[in-house]
Amino acid sequence: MAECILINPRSIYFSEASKLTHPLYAGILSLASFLHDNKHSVRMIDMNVEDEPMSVLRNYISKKRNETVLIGFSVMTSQIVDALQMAEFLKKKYPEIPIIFGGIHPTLFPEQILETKLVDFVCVGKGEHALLELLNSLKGGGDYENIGGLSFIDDSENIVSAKSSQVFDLEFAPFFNYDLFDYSKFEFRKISCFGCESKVMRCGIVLTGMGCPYKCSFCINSDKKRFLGKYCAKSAKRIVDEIEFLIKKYNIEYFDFSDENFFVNKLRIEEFIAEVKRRKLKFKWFSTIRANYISREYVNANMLKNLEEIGCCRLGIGAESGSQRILDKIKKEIKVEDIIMSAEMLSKFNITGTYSFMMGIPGETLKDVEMTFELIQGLKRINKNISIIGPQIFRPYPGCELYEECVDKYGYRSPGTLADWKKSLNSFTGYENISRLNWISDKKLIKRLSFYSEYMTVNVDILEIGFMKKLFLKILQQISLIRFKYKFFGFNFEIFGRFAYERFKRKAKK
Ligand code: B12
Ligand code: SF4
Repeated sequence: MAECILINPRSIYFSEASKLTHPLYAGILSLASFLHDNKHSVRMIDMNVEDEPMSVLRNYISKKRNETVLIGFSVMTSQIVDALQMAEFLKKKYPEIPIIFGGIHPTLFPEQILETKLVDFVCVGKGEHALLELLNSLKGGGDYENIGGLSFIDDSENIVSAKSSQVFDLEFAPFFNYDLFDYSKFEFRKISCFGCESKVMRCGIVLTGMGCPYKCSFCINSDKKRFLGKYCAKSAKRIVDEIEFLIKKYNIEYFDFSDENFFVNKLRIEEFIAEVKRRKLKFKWFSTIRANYISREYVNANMLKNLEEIGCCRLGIGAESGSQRILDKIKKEIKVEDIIMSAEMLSKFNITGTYSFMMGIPGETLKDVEMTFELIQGLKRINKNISIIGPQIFRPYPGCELYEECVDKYGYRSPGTLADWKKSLNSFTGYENISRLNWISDKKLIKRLSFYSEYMTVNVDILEIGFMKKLFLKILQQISLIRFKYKFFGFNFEIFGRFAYERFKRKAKK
């Protein structure tokens, strides 16, 4: 029985391979656990790990039609295409079941969503209380007009904006309940980081805090309205209680911390370390960390040793650029030296640093991009045990400060309707077609750099592929390295080769 069905739609990045790595999503897990704790029956479905999302939806809903009171979708911009397709199907086939959209995209564009007439409610910001109150009201036949956090179209066809909602206190949130979805689809994952290369482990996630006090201008935390609220966190004891509970109940060996900034409060980290040690809990874990935190003053060698001892095996670092000018421009509040220092310090521990980078940032010159690639090479020389993500092409997500610059200075306009968003999303940039990103002056070059950097940064050794494919990748990697060394990106026989191969594969499949 499920009165409420919560769906995490597929993203445009979906691939068969990503099914094996897609992490659990804390947003709907938090909503579902809260509803369950308040005596509602709820089911989550993550379409990123399903083979056929539409048939999963069709089968599930046809069996549960009579008991379903509400269907909710969690939507990032990259998930619009799938979310709209499913909402369209549901509205046609089951018009009597109300649909609610929540998550970052609907939070930023409630009107665009409601104008489609496919969605009855939009949740703006955090959704626990809004969803619970809406479900209570729909079940009791009551009115929902005064529920905080909800936007909807009223009887006179006017869009009613969301009123502020009740504060959700993370400290008293229920523990994540993995029984509310098909956990077997996430349970065993191959973890690749120092000391546990390609090891299959029983995986889970926890969320120890939400938000971040920094305001990097490409990130949603630079949003002046702070739609998702200010930084808030659970206490160290509360986190360890939940981890201990999940280990006991589901035998979890590895946790992803879904936080945006786990290391905000040093005292909380020290208490966390002490508590995990005191309870003798054994698990591996991953979290993100800011590059400048890894330093003599903050997360120093002693703390890194302690983190290693309590199972930390990978830290994700948003390095973004090798150019100080660009780091300052995007308000990252780190120095290039901090990034280098973090790689040096991590090299002394069994903790893999995963560094992510961007390019195609407004105001970025070719020299800045070159500095990013030089830094990537430099980091690899300092620390063999790091991995690199990107440089990915900067996407101007509305809500972020840098988006405003793209609008004001470069005349950029993001799509005006949800249907236009759906049309324009493109998996190469993960956003709109590069031709629309008019602050990038040499688009051809950025495309080529993106192609070669993919091969340059991939860790071929850990890939589970045949010998020939590995050999082929290694050759491409060497070619890419040479190209970066000599800054030669013309005569792109590899790019033509790859597209010809992909075309051939598609034809052969048909
Ligand atoms: C963890 C995370 C992920 C995870 C899981 C996401 C998922 N949906 O499966 C992974 C790693 C997969 C991911 C991927 C990406 N992410 Co991400 N991610 C985050 C992060 C850091 C935390 C999200 C989280 O778990 N928060 C904790 C939960 C409890 O909060 P929440 O998500 O806000 O959910 C609450 C409310 O939004 C609301 N709500 C959410 N859904 C619903 C649904 C209903 C029905 C209701 C009522 C309410 C509701 O209630 C929830 C509980 O309070 C956010 C940062 C942020 N500030 O949101 C970025 C963020 C969401 N990601 C972002 C981006 C850009 C990406 C990528 C495109 C990045 C990339 N280069 O690959 C990819 C997408 C590709 C993909 N494969 O999906 C952007 C989104 C911007 C946008 N407009 O879409 C964010 C905002 C970061 C940023 N740049 O500012 N991400
Ligand atoms: S430190 Fe990370 S989470 Fe915080 S504002 Fe910057 S990019 Fe966003």
